[in-house]
Amino acid sequence: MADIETLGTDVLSAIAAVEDLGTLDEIRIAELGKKGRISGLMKQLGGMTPDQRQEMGPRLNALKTEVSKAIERRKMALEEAALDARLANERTDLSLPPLPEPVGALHPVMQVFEELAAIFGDMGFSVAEGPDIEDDWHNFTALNFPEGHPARETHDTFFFHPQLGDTPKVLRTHTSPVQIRTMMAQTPPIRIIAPGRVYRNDWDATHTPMFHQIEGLVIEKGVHMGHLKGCLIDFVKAFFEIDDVEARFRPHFFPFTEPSAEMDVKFTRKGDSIQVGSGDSWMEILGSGMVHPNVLRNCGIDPNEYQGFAFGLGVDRLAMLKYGMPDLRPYFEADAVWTRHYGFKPWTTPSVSGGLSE
Ligand code: 2NM
Repeated sequence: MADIETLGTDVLSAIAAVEDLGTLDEIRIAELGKKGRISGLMKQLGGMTPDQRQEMGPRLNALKTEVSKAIERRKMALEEAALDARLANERTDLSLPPLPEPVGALHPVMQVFEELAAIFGDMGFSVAEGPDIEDDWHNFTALNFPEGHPARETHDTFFFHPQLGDTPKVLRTHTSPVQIRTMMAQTPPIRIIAPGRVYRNDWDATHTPMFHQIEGLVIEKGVHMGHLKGCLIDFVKAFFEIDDVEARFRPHFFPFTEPSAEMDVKFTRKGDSIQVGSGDSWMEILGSGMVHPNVLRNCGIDPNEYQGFAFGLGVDRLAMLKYGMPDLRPYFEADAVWTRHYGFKPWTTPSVSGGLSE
């Protein structure tokens, strides 16, 4: 009993030297457990004289308290050190990409759709959509194609088998029926673009039976050809990311617009690719015109009150031009090598201010 001090010093230095929680717990059990050394000494108090008990009781209690506290402190210190070590080990680099290797790519046509939506969105247009399967009225009649008019034949229309007593449904040959539906459903002012798939029975080196179009429509009071020209020149500059473009509007014919014009831009051939903006040759890039009064009337809009302009362009060719893809055929072959080569990162969003393409 005289060596309580020695015992205390030994136990405390053993606790201070412990480097892991397991050994620390072994010490706790060996000293303070039911059969532990300090517990054993406490048990001996019962057989002592009152005088001895009075002397030894407080000393043993103080030892027990001191050892318990030392174990608790050491435990906390070891736990903290273990946590620090874990934090140092498990540091996460948040700048790493979410996947080691991007597994998919955005098709160039979809990238161009996104770019077009960004450009026209900036000019106040919203995106409108409609069905791929249309009726004759929305695809032709409402657009001022007279019944039996040869213009209907130039569209190489895919017809469905007619339902009994009904005119046959068609795969839309252009996205204009979306404009018709919008004009019938909304009151002007209207500013929409209609991107989507269109279908024509034509398949050769430069045509596929399904292709992509975007058309635009503006209906407002007092709109004229000057607005059309300004809008489309701004569009070409934004799309090709150039400061200036030499453009001309050449008279044309469409049943749904009067007057109608095709827009040409100057370009330069640079090796295999084409630089749009200036140069010595003209290239046609889109069709446009003032919406025909008959079309407005067909949609319940008074042409004396409202005027409008419209335009349409082929998105597949536009993507070929901007991204230097020489051949249209791989577009629809789902060839992963081609898509990886020409494809775009699916998680970037084109914007006019932040950049359309990388
Ligand atoms: C084009 C060219 C010119 C056009 C016209 C209309 C509507 F519905 F307003 F009459 N939508 N799209 C249009 C005009 C389309 O594509 C070459």
